[in-house]
Amino acid sequence: MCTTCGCGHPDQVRIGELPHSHDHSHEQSAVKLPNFSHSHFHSTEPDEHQKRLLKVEQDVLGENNRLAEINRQLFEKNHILTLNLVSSPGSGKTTLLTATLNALKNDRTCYVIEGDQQTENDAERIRETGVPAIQVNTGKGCHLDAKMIADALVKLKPQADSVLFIENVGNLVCPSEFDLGEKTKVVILSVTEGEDKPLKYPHMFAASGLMILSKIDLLPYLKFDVDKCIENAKRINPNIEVIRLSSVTGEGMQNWLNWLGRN
Ligand SMILES: Nc1nc2c(ncn2[C@@H]2O[C@H](COP(=O)(O)OP(=O)(O)O)[C@@H](O)[C@H]2O)c(=O)[nH]1
Ligand SMILES: [Mg+2]
Repeated sequence: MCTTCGCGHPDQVRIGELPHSHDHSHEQSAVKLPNFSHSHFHSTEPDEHQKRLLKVEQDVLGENNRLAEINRQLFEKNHILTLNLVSSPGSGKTTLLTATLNALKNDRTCYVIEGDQQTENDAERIRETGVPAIQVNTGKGCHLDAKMIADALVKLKPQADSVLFIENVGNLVCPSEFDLGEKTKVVILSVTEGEDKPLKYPHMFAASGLMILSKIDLLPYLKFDVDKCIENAKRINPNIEVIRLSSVTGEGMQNWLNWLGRN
C-alpha cells in the first residue's frame, strides 16, 4: 500500500533502505539481503502479498467509483457543471481560477472546492473573489476522493444551474485514478514543466478532456516546444482539447470562457 497517500497503490521500493540487522553489537556483520528465490525473479504470477494489494486497490477504487456515481447523478440532475482541475503544484490553477471567477461570477453562480495537503490559503484566495469556497486538507493524502467531495457538498449546498470547480491536490499521478463525479478533468500544464510531461504521466492526460497550456507569457524566456507538447498530449489522448493561456496577460482567456460556455 502506498504509505504516502494511502491510495491503495503498491508502494515503491525506497532506494537506500537496505534491510539491516537489529543486533547492535560492535561486531561488523554483513548486511543481510532478502533471500529471493530464483523463481521469484522469473515468475510472472503475482505472489500472495501482491494479490492482497491488488484486492485492496480494487476495493478502494470500487468504493470511490460508487460514491463518484452518486455525486455525478446529483450534478447532472441539478445541472451543475463540475470540473476537476488537476496539475503539478504551481502550474497556475488557483491563479486561473480567480481570474475565471472574476470573469464569470456575474453571469453564472460558481462554487469552488479546494484540495491541498495543508493550509486554507487557496480557499482564502478564492473567497476574495466573493465566490464560496470549501478547503479540504488531505494531510498525507495526495488526491481528493469522491467521499471528500460529497462531504464538502453538504457544507457548500450548491444551487442548481451553477458551476463547481474542484482544484485537486497538486500531483500528476494519483488524482488521475480517482473519479470525483466531475463532467471532465482539466489538466493544467505550465510551459515551465517541459513538453515531455504528457508522455511521463500519461494516465493524467488520458483521463482529461482538456489540457490548458498555462503561463504562455513565459515562452520567450524558455526552451519549450509548444507543438511538440501538444503532439505528445494527443499521442496519449487523441481527443484531448487544448487551450494555450496566460492568466497574467489574459491571452487565451476568452477561449477558456468559450469552452466553459459550451460545457
Ligand atoms: N508568468 C506567469 N505566472 C503565473 C501564471 N499563472 C500563475 N502564475 C504564477 O505561478 C505561481 C503558482 O501559481 P498558483 O496559481 O498558486 O498555482 P497552483 O499551485 O497550481 O494553484 C504563482 O507565483 C503565480 O503568480 C501565468 O499565467 N504566468
Ligand atoms: Mg493552488
